[in-house]
Amino acid sequence: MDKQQVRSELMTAQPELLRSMTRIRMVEEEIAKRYPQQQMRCPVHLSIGQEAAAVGVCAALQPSDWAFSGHRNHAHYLAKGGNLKAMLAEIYGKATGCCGGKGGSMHLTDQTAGFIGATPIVGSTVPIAVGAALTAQREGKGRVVVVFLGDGAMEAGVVHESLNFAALKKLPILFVCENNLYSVYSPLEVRQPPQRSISDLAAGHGVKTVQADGNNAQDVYSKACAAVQDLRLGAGPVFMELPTYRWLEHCGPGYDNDIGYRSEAEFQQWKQRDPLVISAQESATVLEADEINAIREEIEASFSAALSDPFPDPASAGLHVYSPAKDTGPEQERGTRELTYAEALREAQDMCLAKYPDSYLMGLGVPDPKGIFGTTLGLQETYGEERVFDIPLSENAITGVAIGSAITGMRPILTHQRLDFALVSIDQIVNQAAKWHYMFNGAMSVPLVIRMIIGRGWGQGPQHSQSLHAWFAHIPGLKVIMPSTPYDAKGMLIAAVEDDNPVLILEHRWLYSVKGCVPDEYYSLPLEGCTCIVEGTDITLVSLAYGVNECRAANVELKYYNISAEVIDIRCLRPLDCKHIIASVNKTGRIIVVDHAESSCGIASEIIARIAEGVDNDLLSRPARLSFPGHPCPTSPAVSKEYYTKVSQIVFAVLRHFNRDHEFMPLTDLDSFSHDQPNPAYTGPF
Ligand SMILES: Cc1ncc(C[n+]2csc(CCOP(=O)(O)OP(=O)(O)O)c2C)c(N)n1
Ligand SMILES: [Mg+2]
Repeated sequence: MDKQQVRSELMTAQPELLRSMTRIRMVEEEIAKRYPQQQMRCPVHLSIGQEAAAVGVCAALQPSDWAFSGHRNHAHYLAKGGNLKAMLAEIYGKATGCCGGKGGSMHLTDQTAGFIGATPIVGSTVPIAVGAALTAQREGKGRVVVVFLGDGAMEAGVVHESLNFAALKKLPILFVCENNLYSVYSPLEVRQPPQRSISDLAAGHGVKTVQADGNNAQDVYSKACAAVQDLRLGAGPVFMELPTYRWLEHCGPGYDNDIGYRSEAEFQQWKQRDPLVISAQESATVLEADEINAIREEIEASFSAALSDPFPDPASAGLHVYSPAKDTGPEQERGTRELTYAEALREAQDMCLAKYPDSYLMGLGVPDPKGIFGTTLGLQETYGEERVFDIPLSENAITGVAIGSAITGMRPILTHQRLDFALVSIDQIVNQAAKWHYMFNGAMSVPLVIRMIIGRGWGQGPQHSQSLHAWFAHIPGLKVIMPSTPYDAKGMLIAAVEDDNPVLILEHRWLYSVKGCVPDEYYSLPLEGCTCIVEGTDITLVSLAYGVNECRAANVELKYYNISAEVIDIRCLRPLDCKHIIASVNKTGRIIVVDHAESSCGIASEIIARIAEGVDNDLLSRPARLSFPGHPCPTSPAVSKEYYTKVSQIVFAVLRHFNRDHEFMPLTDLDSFSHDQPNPAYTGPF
């Protein structure tokens, strides 16, 4: 578009910019007026005074373009074409709200208008928008993505990680920073150094920056048009900084210039620069009375509808925690072909990448010479750098990217070399991945797989060995699986990729070299339910991941004592289905849960609680947990020796259940390797 075209587009657009801003102003004034009635039972962050940014940017977009926002999102939603009635109904908590009452003002969505979503963890939506831009780039249809953020969000690390990634991949995304000088009550000068502008921060990431007058819709619009045109041509991301000012309090309907954090004089100065007045002056247009009346009628009708609409059925509160599970079909014959656990994982990813063109695999070290313990070896060579790639050291943003691409149609697999590293992405996993389906009332699914490696040995110590499976299993919306055999590893990873929910797969690295029979075929296994590894009659041993192998070994030793143990692999921690465990305990009357973590608030506690609730008869002995001590894992082999549960400890604990601990005598030398190396062939560094 040349300058002449921009000018003529602007002339046509000007009345609409004014009309759209006026409508948004009138909606928010009405919200402010009615808010004290206490019927809108959610926080509201109004944009009065900031309308030009939303309207100017969104006027440059097509309905097929995607927009994202944060807590202060009404103007963005409406400017992008979001349904007013659905927004008001949402704020009133009604069933007809755009999120069925699950989201409220801070979580709006309108898929048909291309307003994908808004969430109020500051900065947190930005990487998700970047992920949507990755989808847009892959589609190759010229779609662009816009994400609105505030000056405060520019202080969040995840935003910088997102800018870096967008620049790296030249993604079609416009970052729109509405710099209203405040983050709640904190002025910019107490948060950012005066000599450095917000735009410079984006420029430092190699992102093109554009400045516009945030209170002048025409200026915003013409610059947004130029930026969007560049984005459609694949020129890479653009960052637009828009100085502006919110008139009302940070959250709520009132003015707050008298409470001491900003002055009446400053407010009046900005009020002089009312975006509506500026727009009317610039375009030399005024809205006719009948246009204003039409807007007023629409708003009144929308409020009336929202008020008279029904509240959601309380039973709906439990809906849309998960997207429906997929049918995994009949169990496959295991056959005779042997693969290691690592090879099984690799084969699963290979098959999924071949079967689903929308799937892709990323993570630190994915294409490196060692290929994540061999689990990703050769996949980049087969599927190319677009679908199998390394990532910047930005786990938090990259998790958001994965989420954003998942909600817009892709199937990402994200790997972490240690679970400990994934902890920097807890916000994205817990606040976003787990809740996106729920908080938008099922409007979108999150078909995302996150691989996390857990384990022990060779000095992995306090920050390279944790298994926090119970943490994740505590979160509704996540699925958490821990396969312990090559057969399960392949079938469950395939099922995880096929599943429309975020699935965390925790892989114990001591299992990687373990061999087992794995069918050649593509197959998937249910992401729910335990599996019985060894049948027995006297005691139930329940464990997960590498602990299952240790229970298996303990079971062999227990034969010397004529004790028949039933070994059950928990396999799926969320959803956790304990009916097989309960049935087993009904049979044996005894249970020990061997966990791979500290005991307090752990999965062993959960299982024992469910046993207490679910068994038919009194147990023959007290249920027990075998888990790690209540301190972090030390590094030195001399000290870590006592940290991990040993096979002999399991045997001893079983004997105690039968009051036969005095008979205990270690029969094998399995323990000599079990604390630091799974077998002598397994040597460091790793
Ligand atoms: C990660 C996080 N920290 C703190 C908050 C509380 N909070 C909500 S809005 C906000 C201010 C954000 O300021 P800015 O990004 O400039 O947006 P504005 O409110 O000015 O539109 C804060 C601190 C939050 N929602 N998320
Ligand atoms: Mg701000």
